[in-house]
Amino acid sequence: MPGVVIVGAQWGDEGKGKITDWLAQRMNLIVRYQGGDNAGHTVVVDDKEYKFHNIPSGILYSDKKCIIGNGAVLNLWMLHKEVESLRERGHQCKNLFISTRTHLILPFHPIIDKWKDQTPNGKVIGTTGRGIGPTYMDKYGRVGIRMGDLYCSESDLKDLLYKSYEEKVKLYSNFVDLSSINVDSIFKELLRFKEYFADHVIDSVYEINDALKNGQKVLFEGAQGTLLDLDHGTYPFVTSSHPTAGGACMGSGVGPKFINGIIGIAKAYTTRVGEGPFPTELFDDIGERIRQKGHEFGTTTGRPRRTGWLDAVVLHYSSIVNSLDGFALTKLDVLDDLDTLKIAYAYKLRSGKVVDRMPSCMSDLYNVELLYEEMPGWKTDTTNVRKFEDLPENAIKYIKKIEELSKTPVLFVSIGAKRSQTLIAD
Ligand code: 2SA
Ligand code: MG
Repeated sequence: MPGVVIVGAQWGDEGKGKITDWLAQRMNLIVRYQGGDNAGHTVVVDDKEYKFHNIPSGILYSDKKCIIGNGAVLNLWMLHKEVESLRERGHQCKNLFISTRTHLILPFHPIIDKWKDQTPNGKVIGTTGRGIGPTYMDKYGRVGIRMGDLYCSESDLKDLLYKSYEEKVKLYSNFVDLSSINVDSIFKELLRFKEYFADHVIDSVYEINDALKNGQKVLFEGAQGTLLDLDHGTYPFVTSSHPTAGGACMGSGVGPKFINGIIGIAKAYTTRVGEGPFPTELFDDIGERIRQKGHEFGTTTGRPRRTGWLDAVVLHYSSIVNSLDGFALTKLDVLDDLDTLKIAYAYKLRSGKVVDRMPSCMSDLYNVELLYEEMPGWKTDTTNVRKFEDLPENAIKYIKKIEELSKTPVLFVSIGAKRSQTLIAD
């Protein structure tokens, strides 16, 4: 399978980092195709925990090229910190590459992001405050600055930077204090990063396509999740990029012909961080138990994540939007102690109509009544299971029910953060 895409099948934090790291063993290249340092991908190797924000989750294999693709947005200040901290831990990151076409998050973007997310007359999205939306606005507004601009003409770069800043002052100075921004010093820092990352910047479109043509295997690593996709998610409570499988092509410069496998990462329950509708959300003790046992706190912001039952309407929708081959079901072990489990399979709308499709109207989605399948729990520790067939009977029934309701096979099951805690489903 030359091109495999990993997508989040829910609202992010499904465990994509772990599965990417695990699948990366069999791959040659790993490409992050959208998002920026709003992402928080956790990988555990030999009891050591790593949290990646900009860097692809395959970085720990020094022989695999890891590319930040053109569809991603990049904060060089944060990337520099991430690389330095990995170097302190013995990982040189010589295998890290950045596309010349990746758009840069500049210090004024997070300021604008935080302000936009607090406007009294606007919608509070609950963004990560990392400047993701404003950077994509610049990209789509055709005023963005790209990584490759650092290596073209210095005077053009300076001009671009000043123009971008001056535009922000014109647009926002009545609302946002941009006086802390020193454009000269940003320019100098960009020149410093130009030196620092000089050996890492490539025309990734050629690199990735050449690799695929030569029979190498490429893993496209999505961040966030399908329901946070700008087009297909719970708009406007979404991120500003395309975490869905289609985004992998656009965000890396590869045609769909090369994509041979698409795996949706789904948590065995549901979480969401930030605002927006979440039909199966739990506000009770079970929700809190899941939060604590699953360590459901934002990897980037530390925010407590909202928790809820698994939603098969979401999973089926995700399966269609991404043409999934199947799911990797993660964090099954978090449910080990529960007496009863529920899976939502349909929504009853305010009108009384019952649907098993994802409504596009948010006021519908905020007001749905849930139709649930209820199942007994397995009340057994699954973290030491090493073969799918050794899972407790009720856990296997739970997985089969997910397959039935989402009309999609479960290919892998994860019962812990370690590489060894990954089972191939029958
Ligand atoms: P943004 O910052 O513009 O992308 O925010 C828009 C919405 O997208 C959500 N979002 C996320 N949801 C889950 N996980 C994310 N990454 C971090 C993590 C989040 C954190 O791994 O835990 O630490 O808080 C992520 N990134 C963006 C966000 O909550 C908004 O709903
Ligand atoms: Mg995360």
